[in-house]
Amino acid sequence: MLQRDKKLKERLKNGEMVFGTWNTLPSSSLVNAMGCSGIDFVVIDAEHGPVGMETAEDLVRALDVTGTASVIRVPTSNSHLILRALDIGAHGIQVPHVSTKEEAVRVVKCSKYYPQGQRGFSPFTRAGKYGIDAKGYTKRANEDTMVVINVEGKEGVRNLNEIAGVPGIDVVFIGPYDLSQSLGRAGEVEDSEVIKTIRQSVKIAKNRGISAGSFARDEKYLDILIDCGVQYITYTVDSALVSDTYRELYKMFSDKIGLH
Ligand code: 3PY
Ligand code: MG
Repeated sequence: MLQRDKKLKERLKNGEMVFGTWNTLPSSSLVNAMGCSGIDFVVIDAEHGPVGMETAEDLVRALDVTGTASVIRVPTSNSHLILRALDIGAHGIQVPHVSTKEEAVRVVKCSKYYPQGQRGFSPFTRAGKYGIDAKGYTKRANEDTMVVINVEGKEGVRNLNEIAGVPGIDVVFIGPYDLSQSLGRAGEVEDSEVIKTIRQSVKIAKNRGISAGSFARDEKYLDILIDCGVQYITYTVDSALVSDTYRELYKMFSDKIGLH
């Protein structure tokens, strides 16, 4: 499972774009179906929505079967949450609302074993293959674990150059919704300030030798992100996709029978 994540990291390092989506509905059957589509990765959202760590482990396992990389968005940068997300076998973690270099340093410390960090070590976890793999495991995990941090507020954007320079960060992810809120335009993700910030953030990340990520709710926004040079693309959320699809189906049915 770690090898596949390395591929995702390697692809980003090579300047490629990777395509993922968000999971918020706590169903291993659902993420298994999502993984079978061939997408590169799924972000399991444990910040928003109901997913806890026990469920997250099932979701990661269901994605592993399909060869799809799993990233867990932890609720906060708390070291225990990061440790548990990695111990259950997620290929990477995504940490919301990072706004200072110090916090970014702390995230890397929690995510990496000695000598890069201080991640607590037990090989008897799913990630450690329950102890079979103890020798050399910490080194491999340090190489393979992907660290994504969300910079999604004015303070973080101001500090982005410093944050993106922290060794061990693979992706800075600009969350357009939180950013729009921080800029006083909550929900207006197409606002020119939001898009300008995403564009500038991509440049800063690239200058620091790492990738930028973001989120698109629809194809129009996806095109904007591609144009900005975003590499770690996340597109739509399972809950919204299901709801949108049924809304369209119901409209189709209503139109057929003249229901208004
Ligand atoms: C945001 O937009 O704020 C996110 O965290 C993800 O889309
Ligand atoms: Mg956010």
